[in-house]
Amino acid sequence: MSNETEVELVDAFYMLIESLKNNGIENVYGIPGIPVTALIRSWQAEGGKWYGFRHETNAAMAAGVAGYLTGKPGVCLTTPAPGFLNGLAGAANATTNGWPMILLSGAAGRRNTDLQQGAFEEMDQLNAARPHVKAAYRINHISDIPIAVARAVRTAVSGRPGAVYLDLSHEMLTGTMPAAAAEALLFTPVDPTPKQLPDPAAVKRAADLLKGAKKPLILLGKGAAYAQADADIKALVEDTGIPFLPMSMAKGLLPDNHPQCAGPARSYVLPECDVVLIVGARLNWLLGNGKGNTWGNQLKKFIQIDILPQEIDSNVPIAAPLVGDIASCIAALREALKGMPKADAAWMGGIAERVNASKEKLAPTLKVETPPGMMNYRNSLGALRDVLAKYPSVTLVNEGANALDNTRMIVDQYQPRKRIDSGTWGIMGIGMGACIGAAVVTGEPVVAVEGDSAFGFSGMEVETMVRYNLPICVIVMNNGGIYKGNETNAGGYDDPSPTSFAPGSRYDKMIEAFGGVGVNAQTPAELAAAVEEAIKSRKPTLINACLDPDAGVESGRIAGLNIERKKKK
Ligand code: OXT
Ligand code: ADP
Ligand code: MG
Repeated sequence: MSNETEVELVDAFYMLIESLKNNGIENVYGIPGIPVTALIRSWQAEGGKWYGFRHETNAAMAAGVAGYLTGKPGVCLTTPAPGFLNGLAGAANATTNGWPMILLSGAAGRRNTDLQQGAFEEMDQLNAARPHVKAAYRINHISDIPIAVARAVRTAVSGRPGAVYLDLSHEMLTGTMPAAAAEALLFTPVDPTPKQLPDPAAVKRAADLLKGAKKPLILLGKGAAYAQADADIKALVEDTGIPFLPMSMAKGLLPDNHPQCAGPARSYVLPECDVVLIVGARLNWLLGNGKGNTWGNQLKKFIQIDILPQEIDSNVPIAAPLVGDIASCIAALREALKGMPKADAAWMGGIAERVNASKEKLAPTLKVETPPGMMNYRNSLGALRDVLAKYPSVTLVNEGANALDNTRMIVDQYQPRKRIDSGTWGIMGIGMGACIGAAVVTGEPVVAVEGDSAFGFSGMEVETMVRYNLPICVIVMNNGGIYKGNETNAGGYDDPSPTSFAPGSRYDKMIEAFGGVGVNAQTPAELAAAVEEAIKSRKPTLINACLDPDAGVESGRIAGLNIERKKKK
């Protein structure tokens, strides 16, 4: 007998599958093809869950959102070159948002690729990925798989989370090794997300600043939601009595109807406050970069809790940096703030007045009547708000311009991590991937409010939802275009304007083609009834919400970022 027949061998698929399982990975999102199809079949055969998509960007979006919701990296698997590049868009989005995920991709052989000899789907993927992810590693040998997967997981979840790219080289994927040696290499990493305790001196500095504040404010970002320190954050807010302002994905960390929520008084509290405790938010464009008009043109005293030291002083000086993980920082701060008197009644009273005035101004617009087929953002979303208030555990996915901004303002959130949206980049195309990722990891119904343009970026995934029978209800806010549907071509000829789509489109027919439920809703009451039915039945549903093509404004609430022509020739 030769050695080869005596020694039991394992292959690279086995090592990859076992390593993913050792790291607690249960779901993989992606698209099959050369050279990973058999790997996916083996993953399923070994009890792993596979979610097959229609476009890799959506699979990668699902993985990123799964990472955000669970704190464990979502995993996306793609084929080389074009498949990889499609997936990279989602990985880049995860990195930008600080969500842990791993992009695995098959790759052409190193020998041909490095000599640029034109292998099938040849591409230098490792270097293409590198600028867009937190780290990129290549596995060239089967025996390196356990350490590479553990390294990818640890990199994705520790510190500021992000995406990690793992290049599955052809040489590695075709490798085998003796089973006994392989078993000795497989391991489960210890403590991949270690605590990062803040320096006691930094805690004291922060506590002293907060104690001396006259008009303090707590700003909660999606890092605070991600940290899953919900009870401690709530206790800090309630014990100090300080008003809080949630960034869009932090809505629901404390309920939007909480008496200390300053959301409806945003443009009052930001300029008026004196000391701001930032918990897991960046002073980026969404916060006017910490200065200027948004902040009343005064430099505030900022206390910033963040796990990433380089985030401190990124835009404006931070008076009291608190570097560490949010759970540990909040616990330490609570201890240091014990006995602090509640926030000033006059400050709270002023905020309450503005909150009530905003709500009273908004309320009648949510009930306004419009002719059938001519809903606007206010009355359609007002009806949706009332339905969703009954189902607080539903995850809301939201993208668009007017569809995004109005939903953020109108629809209240009551539980943490129940709102997923265009995020840090303000991108379109997160929608259906986010719906699927959220439905998979929460097991609860998901409702998406999608601009009709936004929906188009990932719309083909309605087939995926139907195939996996996921409890997702997609509402397409159909105003016939980007921002509006009634713009005419500025050149005067017959082609459509850059922002318009085919008028009267029936998106509901798309899901019917695959066996899902389609509804054409012409009135707020029809919309509300269809959403409630979808939540109760858990059937994949697409509602075409017929809006007035004139509903909407250019770029929603960020029109100021547009560039207008300076000169007409
Ligand atoms: O205080 P004031 O008075 O200011 O009032 C605020 C709150 O106090 C008040 N408020 C309330 N009032 C009453 N009651 C309650 N409960 C309440 N809560 C709040 O409401 C206001 C607003 O509050 P908010 O939102 O907190 O405050 P504000 O000032 O708006 O906040 C500032 C921001 C910056 C934090 C906020 O505006 C924000 O988060 N904005 C995000 C904007 C964003 O990301 N937009 C998406 C990108 S736009 C554009 O780029 C688009 N594209 C290009 C494109 C993209 N993006 N991606 C890709 C891959 N390709 C291309 C495209 C193609 S949008 C787009 C498609 C658009 O068309 P669609 O058909 O999809 O969508 P429609 O527009 O619907 O047609
Ligand atoms: P938002 O868009 O809601 O303002 P950002 O994504 O800009 O939020 O900011 C989130 C911040 O939270 C990032 O700077 C990130 O480093 C930080 N962060 C994420 N997780 C943690 C954690 N567990 N502990 C401390 N900081 C965290
Ligand atoms: Mg639109």
